[in-house]
Amino acid sequence: MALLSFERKYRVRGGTLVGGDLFDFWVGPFYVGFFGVTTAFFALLGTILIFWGASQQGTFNPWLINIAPPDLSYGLGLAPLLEGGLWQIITICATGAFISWALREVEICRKLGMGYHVPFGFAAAIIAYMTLVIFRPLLMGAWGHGFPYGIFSHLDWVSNTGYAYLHFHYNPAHMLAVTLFFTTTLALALHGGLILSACNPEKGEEAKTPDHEDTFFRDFIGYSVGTLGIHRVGYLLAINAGLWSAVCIIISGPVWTAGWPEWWNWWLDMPIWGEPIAIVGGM
Ligand code: 07D
Ligand code: 07D
Ligand code: U10
Repeated sequence: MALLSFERKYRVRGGTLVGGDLFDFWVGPFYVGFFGVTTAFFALLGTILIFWGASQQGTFNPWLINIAPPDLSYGLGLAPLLEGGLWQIITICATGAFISWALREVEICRKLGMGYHVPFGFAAAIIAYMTLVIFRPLLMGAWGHGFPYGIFSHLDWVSNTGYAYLHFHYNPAHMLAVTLFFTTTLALALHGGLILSACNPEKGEEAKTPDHEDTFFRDFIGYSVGTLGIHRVGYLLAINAGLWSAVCIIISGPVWTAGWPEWWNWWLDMPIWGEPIAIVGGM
């Protein structure tokens, strides 16, 4: 069925989580729904506040706009608008907009009678974001531990936070997360490559079948995970990349306060080494 006639067929009422029929309509290509309205509200308010913050900061240069969290001395309290209060309201707006966006995805899935895999996947990114600006600051006792909203300033935060633990690459959960990100791109490249090689033939040639795809990997590495399987693999890799990222940062501070290289001392403390051998002088 052509895309537009399919859309006409499926664009019927029902499946909403909240609001019944009230916002159950489309604006152009976009489904609205209750959560479309809340997304629009939070996103608009948050963006306006960023622009207002920029005007107070005195620059509209997009790279230099910086909305910083409150000083650590404010702890978990509210701060005046221009001393971090703005960051606190924008954090509420961003969290509200991201969660609304995920719930709008859920409503669209319900309308189409599909699984909730896409919103579930997005939830992993939302959890990573909330870990950075809500859960970790809460555990460490100050909103000042959140990252600032600015293109370059948030990079400074990542670098400073990394060096605060001496060498962030030694964080074992960071290692896992990095490996998962790398593996995700490898899987996507293999999958994109394989599909194009089979389904986008030269002029005059026939498209190949999933049997060709299976056989390629069986000949190549002795095993094919299958045409549905590769999507499960990709999905799991990507979600775990986000979740292990959340783990690597939530343990930095709340669980481990020293440098990350020191964490590996457990290896030297293993019972398999016996007593340290004393070097006897004078031999
Ligand atoms: C391609 C989908 C489209 C999304 C885009 C992002 C904004 C911000 C806001 C001026 C893949 C739109 C950007 C709405 C404008 C203001 C105030 C997604 C695609 C194109 N980062 N980060 C970027 C965000 C964090 C890090 C780029 C957001 C953590 C590093 C962009 C968040 C840490 C580098 C950006 C967030 C971190 C970047 C490209 C939220 C650890 C880069 C992003 C809400 C995760 C790269 C100058 C991209 C860069 C980059 C946005 C959080 C690290 C500006 C919205 C605190 C090391 N980040 N980031 O393509 O070039 O994502 O930076 O959590 O090197 Mg970041
Ligand atoms: C948080 C984004 C959520 C986004 C949402 C949506 C909009 C809408 C609208 C476009 C999680 C936003 C949408 C705004 C836009 C339109 C229309 C994603 C988030 C909800 N690191 N490191 C990571 C690597 C080093 C450090 C993660 C590599 C150094 C710290 C990942 C290297 C030091 C933190 C990662 C490297 C250091 C991280 C990030 C290499 C610095 C974190 C991915 C090769 C000196 C962060 C949860 C992520 C983290 C994180 C990779 C190096 C420090 C695994 C590959 C050694 C402090 N690093 N890192 O989390 O875990 O995505 O955050 O050197 O906090 Mg690292
Ligand atoms: C995949 C796939 C597959 C496909 C695919 C894809 C994955 C095999 C079949 C999809 C993949 C692609 C297309 C490839 C490219 C994608 C990427 C690289 C990912 C990154 C994407 C982007 C960078 C694009 C991002 C763009 C976005 C998010 C669109 C921006 C949208 C908006 C600004 C509108 C948002 C809509 C909302 C909020 C809901 C509805 C709202 C409106 C229409 C606005 C009007 C509002 C109202 C009516 C509500 C009133 C508002 C109120 C009350 C607020 C008022 C507040 C005040 C303060 C005044 O596997 O298959 O192929 O294609």
